Amino acid sequence: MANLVSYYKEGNVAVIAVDNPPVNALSPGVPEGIMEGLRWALMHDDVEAVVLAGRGRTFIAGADIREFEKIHAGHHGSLEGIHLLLADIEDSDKPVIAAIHGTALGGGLEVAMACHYRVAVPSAQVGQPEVKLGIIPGGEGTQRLPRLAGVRKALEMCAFGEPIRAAQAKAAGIVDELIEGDLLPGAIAFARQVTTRTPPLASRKTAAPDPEAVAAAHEAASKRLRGQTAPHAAIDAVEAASRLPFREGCQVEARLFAECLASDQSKALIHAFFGERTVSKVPGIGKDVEILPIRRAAVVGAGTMGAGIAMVYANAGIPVLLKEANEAALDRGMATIAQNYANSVKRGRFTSEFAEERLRLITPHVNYSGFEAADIVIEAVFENMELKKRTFAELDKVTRSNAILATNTSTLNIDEIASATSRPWMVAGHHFFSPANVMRLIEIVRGKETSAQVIATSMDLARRLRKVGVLVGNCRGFAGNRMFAPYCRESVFLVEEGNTPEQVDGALYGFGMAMGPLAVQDLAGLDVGCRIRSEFKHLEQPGLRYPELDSLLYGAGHYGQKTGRGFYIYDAARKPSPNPEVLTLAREYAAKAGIAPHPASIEEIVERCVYALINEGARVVEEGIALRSVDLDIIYINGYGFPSWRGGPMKYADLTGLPKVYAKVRQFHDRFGEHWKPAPLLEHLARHNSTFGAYDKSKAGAA
Ligand code: 3H9
Repeated sequence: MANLVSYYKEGNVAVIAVDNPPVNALSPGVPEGIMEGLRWALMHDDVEAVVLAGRGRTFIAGADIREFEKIHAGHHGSLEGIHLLLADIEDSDKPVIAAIHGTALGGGLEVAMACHYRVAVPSAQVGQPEVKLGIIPGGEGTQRLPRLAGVRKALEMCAFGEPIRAAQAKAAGIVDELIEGDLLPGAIAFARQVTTRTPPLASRKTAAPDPEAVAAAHEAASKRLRGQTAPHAAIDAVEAASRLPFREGCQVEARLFAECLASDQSKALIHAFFGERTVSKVPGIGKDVEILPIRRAAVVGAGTMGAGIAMVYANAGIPVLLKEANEAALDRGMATIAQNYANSVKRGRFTSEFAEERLRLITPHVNYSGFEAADIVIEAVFENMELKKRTFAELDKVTRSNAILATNTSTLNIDEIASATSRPWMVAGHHFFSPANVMRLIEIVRGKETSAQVIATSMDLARRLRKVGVLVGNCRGFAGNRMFAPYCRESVFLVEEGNTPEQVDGALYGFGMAMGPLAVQDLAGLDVGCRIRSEFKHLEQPGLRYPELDSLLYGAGHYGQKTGRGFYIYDAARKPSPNPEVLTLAREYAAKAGIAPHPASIEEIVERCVYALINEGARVVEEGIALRSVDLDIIYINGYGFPSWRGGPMKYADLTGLPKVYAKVRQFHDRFGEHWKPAPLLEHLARHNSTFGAYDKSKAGAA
C-alpha cells in the first residue's frame, strides 16, 4: 500500500501523492492508501489542509478497469474502497484540495469532486468517460457534477464521455483555480489560503432541473450513440440529481451503474478498450527493436485513397510528396484535398490556419523528384498487380535503401509486390480504409521477408498518425477484406433469393452496423468488387454458388454511388432510394440459376451475414493471419463500422455463445453448401464450450 500512495508534510499542508503507474488508476490499495494518508493528516494538529495529487504523468485516470473485467468473469472486483474514500474525504474537517494535472477521468474526477476544492494546470483535462466502457459514472459523479456544473454540462459530459480542458472546467465551476507554473507549490499555496473557509461541498449544493436539456440529450444519444444503453442510463442518473436529495440520487446512480456493468454492452466495450491497446503488442517484437525515424513521406497515386493518405501524414505534421502520372490527375487529387480541408473548417473541426498549414505540407509532383529524401513511400495506385510491381521497381531505384516501401493494396499479394524490389524486407502493406483521413484503421501487412524494424516502425507510425495499426499476415484480402467477402456474399445471396436491399441492409443497420453491406458495396463501387473478383476468378471452385447480381448490375453500367445507380438509386445529394431494377434482375437470375425464393427473417439476415464473418474470422485466427481474435474485433470496429458495443465480431460470437453460433453454421452448411463449412477452430472451441477470448489467452500464455 505504502508504495501506491505516499504522504508527507509541507509546513501546515499535508500532501498525499498517488503513485500507481502508468495512469494512477484507483486499483485496490489506492483508495485505502489515500484514506490512510488522510487519517494521518487529520491526526496531526499542525496540518491545516490536505493536497491530493498524482505522481507521474497524471492525476487519477479512473477506477481500475481490470476490476470490471474481474466482475464480468464472475470474480470479486473491488470497488468498495472508492466509495469509502469519497465518504472519508467529504467527512474531513480539514479542507482537501485535488491538484489536477494530466487527466482526472471517471473515478478520478469523482474523487476530485468529493474534495472541497479543485485546482488544475491549464493542460489538464477532466471527464466522465464511463459510457465509452458501457457503464455510467458510479462514484457519485452523476450526482456531484450537475450540482457543480449544472445539469446541461453534466449531461454533455456523462452521456457522451468527452473530456473537457481545464479552462472549460473552470468556466463550468468544476475547477476552482487554474495554476500557471508548477502545480504542487501552486496547490499548496492555494491550500494555505482556504484553511479557514467553510468547505463548499458539492453534495450540499442543488442542481436546477432542466427537462429540455434532458430530452435533447436523450435524442442526441439515440442518434450519435445509436444502440447504446449506458448514455441513456447516464442521462437518467443526472436527471435524478435535479429531483432528489443527494443520497437518494446516489441510490439511483448505484442501481443504473450495476445494471450497465452487468450488460453485454459493457463487456463488449471494455473488451474493445483493452483490445485497442493489445493490438499494439506484437509477440517477438520487443522494445529493443529500433524504430526508424519517419520525418518525410511520399505517396504515389492521388486518387481517393492516395489523397486521403497524404492528408493523414500532413495532419500528423509530417511533410509529404504526392505523385501522380499527369498534371490533370494531380490537380484533381489536390482539389479533393483542398475541398476536404475546407469542409473540415466549415464543420469546425479545424481552424482555417491549421488547414492551410497542413495543406502546405503536401507537395504535388508528376515525377519522383524529392523521393530520395523520403523515409517512407506509400503506394496507392490502381489495384492491379502489374502496375503495382512496375511502381515498386521504380520506387526501388528512386528511394534510399533504408526507406520503407508500403503498399496500400487491399487484396494483392505483398510478397509478389515486394519481389519487384531489391529489398523485400523493407516492404509492408499499409492498408488504409476509405476515407483514409477519417477511418482509424490501418492493417499493417507483414510479408514473408518484412523486417522486425519495418513492423515496429509501422506500428509506431500508426500511433503517430493517430490511427489504430493492426498487424496481419499476407493472404488474399488479408484479415478484414477476407472476412468481408463472405459477409458481402451472403448479403447478395439474400437479394438473389428475393429479399430487398432495404430489408437486408435494414437488418444489419438495426444490428448496429454503420451501413448495410449492400450500401457499402455501392459506396466502394461495384466495379471495384467485380474487378477484384475477376483477378481471382481462377481460384473459384466449380459447383459452388457465387454472387452474380452485383456483376449483373456492373455489366449494366451500374457501379453504385459513382454512377448514381447500384443496389440503390442515388440522387445528387447521394440519398439512396430503392432501385426496382435490382429485384427484376434478381428474379430473372434466380429463375435461370434455379435459386428458390426465400424470404428471410431479420434474425436470419443478421445470422447469415454476421456468422459468415465469424466463421471466416475463425480461420483467419487459426491460420495465424491475425495474431489474436481480438485483433479482428479491433479491425472490424475501426475499419468496417461494426458496433463497438457488440465488441467486434469475435467478441460478439463469444457473448452469443460459440455452441449456438456453431450449431447455426452447421445448419447453414447443410442448407446452403460448402461455403458454410464450419471453421475447425470454431468447431473445436464450441465443442469445448470455450471462447475466442480464452483461445487468445491460451496462445498468449504459451508464447
Ligand atoms: C471509472 O472510473 C468508473 C467509476 O465511475 C466507478 C467508480 C466506482 N484502468 O491508453 P494508454 C492502462 S471507469 C486500468 O495506452 P495514454 C492501459 O490499458 C474508468 N488500466 O495511455 C494501458 O495499459 P498497457 C474511467 C488503465 O497515455 C496503460 O494504462 N476512466 C486505465 O494514451 C496506458 O494507457 C477511463 O475510462 C484504467 N482506468 O492515455 C480512462 N487507463 O500499457 C481510460 C489506462 O498494459 N484511460 N489503463 O496497454 C484512458 O482514456 C487513457 O488510458 C488515458 C491515457 C487518457 C488515461
